Amino acid sequence: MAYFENVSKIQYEGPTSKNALAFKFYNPEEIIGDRTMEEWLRFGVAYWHTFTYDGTDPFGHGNMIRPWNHLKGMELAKARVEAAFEFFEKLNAPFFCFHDVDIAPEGETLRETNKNLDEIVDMIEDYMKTSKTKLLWNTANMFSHPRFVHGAATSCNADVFAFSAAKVKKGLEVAKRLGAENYVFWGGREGYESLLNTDMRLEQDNLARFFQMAVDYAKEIGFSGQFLIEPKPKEPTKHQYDFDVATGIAFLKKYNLDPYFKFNIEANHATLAGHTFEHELRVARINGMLGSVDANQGDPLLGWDTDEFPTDLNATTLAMYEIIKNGGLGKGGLNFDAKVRRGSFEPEDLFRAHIAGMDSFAVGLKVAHKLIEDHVLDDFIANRYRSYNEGIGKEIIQGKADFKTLEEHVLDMKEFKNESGRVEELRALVNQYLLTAF
Ligand code: XUL
Ligand code: CO
Repeated sequence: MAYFENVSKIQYEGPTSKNALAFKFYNPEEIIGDRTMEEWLRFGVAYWHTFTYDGTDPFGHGNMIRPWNHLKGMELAKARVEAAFEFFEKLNAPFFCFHDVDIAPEGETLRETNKNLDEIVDMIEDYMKTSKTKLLWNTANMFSHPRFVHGAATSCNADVFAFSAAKVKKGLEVAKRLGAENYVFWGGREGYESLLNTDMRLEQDNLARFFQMAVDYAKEIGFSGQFLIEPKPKEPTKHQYDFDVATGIAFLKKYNLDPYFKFNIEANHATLAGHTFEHELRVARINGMLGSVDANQGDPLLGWDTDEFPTDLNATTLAMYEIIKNGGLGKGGLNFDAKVRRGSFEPEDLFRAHIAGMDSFAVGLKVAHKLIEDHVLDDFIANRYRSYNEGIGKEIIQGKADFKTLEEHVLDMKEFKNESGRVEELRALVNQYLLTAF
């Protein structure tokens, strides 16, 4: 049975195509530098936004028209798997991602939940035998159910800590079975509302204990996927422990966990933290910890996580710039942690939105690659810091300078010759590349 019967396989038709259900810029086989677009971009479909999200918002009921809406329980879960693999095939999506609760309904106990999960994972495993779509990552939802009201690994309730551990244990087993390339930890409710009732030190120590147990269990069962922390500030708790990449790095280093983790960087989380997407990617990259990306965008007018499909070409270009400089994402990919707007409620909008996102990142890839190939920013930056190539600058870099030699160098200096940073010119240059890359 076809769930999306009006949609056939999405093809690349080029920049002048007027077909809404075709790629204009994403041409999977096109070679960019040393690999194909498909190899660079490694797109993933987020199961939760695409197959379980019903359009509910704080003011209104679910309104998404979906071909599986009439079903319930395990029947619904199975229909979604069938629809998902049809969707992946038609979109030509190389990867997908899910939370445990996205794919199977929860039971009264963890034992019951795991039984449901096993049945659906069997089904997914069967589909994956013939599908080219692989699992980029899975994760455990440890934030929706009321038991997680005070957090999961940072809950004040040890039973909840134990429950969360058991959920991640199962998640790692599922990851191994389905050959997941990564396993993600987004903080969920790991944070706090008020210090008046919070033992911050204990909560953070417990979070580290939890991560260590996950590392140990992955080793024990031979799961070799990459562990990823997904930083996010502000929601759902006011103070999230994984606020941004820099905070995450400090946490991991304090507890000697840094060798086992990289980061899954989400564009909208970066902007909520008061950073740009490219800032978070750069911080992770220069620390050797850029793992994967949740490809979406926020709304500059709104202060929450709107999870929109990415269409801002300046942002995708600067993101791909970091990713190319990183040598690609390795085991990671670009997972569309993005949902269609409430007004885009037709099933076909799911395709249209993914096409918009994939084309936007294809443009970003092409433009960023050209910027790097032409050395435009690299040459500018190298020249900007040239004072460190000789004289006192070289001595600083080589560790040959100290406060006394530096004082001697400047004591009688009258003029400090600074040069313009030319930021407007560079922004216009990026625009020029954007407008001429195709
Ligand atoms: C929440 C978020 C999550 C994670 C996975 O803002 O981004 O969907 O990506 O738990
Ligand atoms: Co995310």
